[in-house]
Amino acid sequence: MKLSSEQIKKFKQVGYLKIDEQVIDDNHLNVLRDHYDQQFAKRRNTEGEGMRNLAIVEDSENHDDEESTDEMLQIMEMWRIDEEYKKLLYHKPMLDIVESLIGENIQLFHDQALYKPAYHGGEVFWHQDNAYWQCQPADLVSIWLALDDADEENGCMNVIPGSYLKGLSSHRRAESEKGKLPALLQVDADVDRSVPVPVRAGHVMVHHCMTLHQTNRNHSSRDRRALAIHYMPSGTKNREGVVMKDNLLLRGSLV
Ligand SMILES: O=C(O)CCC(=O)C(=O)O
Repeated sequence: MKLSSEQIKKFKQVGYLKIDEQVIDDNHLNVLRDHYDQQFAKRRNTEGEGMRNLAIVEDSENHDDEESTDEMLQIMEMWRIDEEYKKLLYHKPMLDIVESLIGENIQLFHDQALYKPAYHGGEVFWHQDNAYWQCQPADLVSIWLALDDADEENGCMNVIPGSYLKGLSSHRRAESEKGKLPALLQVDADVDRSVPVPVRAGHVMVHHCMTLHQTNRNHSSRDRRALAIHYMPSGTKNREGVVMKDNLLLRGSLV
């Protein structure tokens, strides 16, 4: 699924791209959903076992209103705990898309399952991924795979086209009307320029690590299960300036 020169040109202009073709077929999708649900079910109501709620507000853990807390559930590094997700890292159509954008030597930065449950899915605030990561050069791209149809009702991605060309903005700790959110960063964005990117189940969008993006709360009756895989060109340095040579090599060779 190599991208056409038109698609590459579009990505370079706006910093994201929705892929029209289905990347994961229905059978594969069902397997991924089952494994996803099992991994979240195992970790629900446990602490420190690899799942966290990004929508948790500072000091809210013991509050009476915990029931009403939104959930933006995250499991980092699904590939380490689930063979199906490890296999997915080598899924040819996805690596072809990535290769079209960052070249043939591709390493995994990390992956993460991002689950907004129906009725109380939490928000992810405007940010650029590289504000969290601080990788250099900032040439990483992410594939965002929808396991459920994702639209404006259940929290699809919203992006600011072209924002990746403007450099890194200064982020602060995210804050909602309920208080500060220790797990999330936030930046001011020109929301009038925001574009929703609905993605059907089994489809993907890809975005640059400097693209401003955000997802809304999910108060619909439909779950929004998604997986983000973050890829880097081999030779990328971490925030300490060290080349990440130990990260999984997914295609090509280490440079
Ligand atoms: O899935 C979400 O709600 C947020 C996704 C995101 O911020 C990302 O993939 O970088």
